[in-house]
Amino acid sequence: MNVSSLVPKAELHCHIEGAAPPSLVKRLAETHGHDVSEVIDGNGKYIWSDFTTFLRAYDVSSGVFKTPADYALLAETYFRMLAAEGAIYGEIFVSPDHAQAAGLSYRSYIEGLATGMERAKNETAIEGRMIAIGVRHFGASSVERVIKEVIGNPHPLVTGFGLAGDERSGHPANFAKAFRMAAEAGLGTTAHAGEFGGPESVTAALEFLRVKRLGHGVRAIEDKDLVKRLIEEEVVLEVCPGSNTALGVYSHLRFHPVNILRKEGVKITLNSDDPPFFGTTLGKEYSSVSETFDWTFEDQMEITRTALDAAFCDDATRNRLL
Ligand code: ES4
Ligand code: ZN
Repeated sequence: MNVSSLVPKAELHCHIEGAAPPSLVKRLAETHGHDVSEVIDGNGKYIWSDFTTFLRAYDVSSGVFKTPADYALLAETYFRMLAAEGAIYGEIFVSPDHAQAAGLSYRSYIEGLATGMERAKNETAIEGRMIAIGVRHFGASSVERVIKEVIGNPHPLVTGFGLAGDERSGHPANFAKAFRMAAEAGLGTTAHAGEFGGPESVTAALEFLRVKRLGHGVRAIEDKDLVKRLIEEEVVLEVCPGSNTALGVYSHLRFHPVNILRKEGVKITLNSDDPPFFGTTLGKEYSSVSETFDWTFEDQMEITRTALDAAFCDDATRNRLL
């Protein structure tokens, strides 16, 4: 038996629209009269070939979630799946820009998702929180609009703010103001960096966005001094190995730096990113990494503890789960 199935798991990095099973997207597409044949093939698989076409497929498939009930169903479906794999906690990235494109207000979007999270929690006891993200390639004013909306409409389950989208677009300095506003409002912060960008992208995110968590961050391995800094500052990496291999950042899991980073003393968590797009799940991330690098049950428990320590939740919830 694979011990990973016995490990209580926690996830910090998953884009909720990117967690939609293609079957659910197809069903809602029929309900709303959408055509998703451009992004879901005859075998029910998402169609994409690189990060740019992945983002496009994500945009199109997100468009089928049009009502609070659709988002409730999406969140309930995802959190139930996560709980079924042994997860006790999950944070989802939510994208007000995607909701707006589908014609939904920020409040309706969040309330819909929260309803689904509550339903899953009532059935499985899984805890969840939301991190509102700005999309980097939409520019600074769009990202500032998101943080203003989050601050103006506080919700107990929206506890973080993040930056996603194309890391190769725009400098972190452009987003410093949005991140300052988020921190002042008491939100946890995280930014995608060190996935398609190298160490300089990670350093810029740390300098300008003042984050203590990084989405991916793995390409910090290319600069020894930066790895030292991550260790000293106890920066937590939201590592998504399956996503990185699917998108060709590394050609095979055995060449992925997650094991070296962990051995050097960097704080590591495991995450699924956009699970059905990348043919993964949180459970598969724990098991494939553990098999590849011979991680024990206790090693995997440490991953979960690191995630709960860094989770954007209140201490009472954290202590109950730890
Ligand atoms: C992303 Cl905007 C967005 N959506 C889904 N996955 C992502 N990865 C990086 N940016
Ligand atoms: Zn991501």
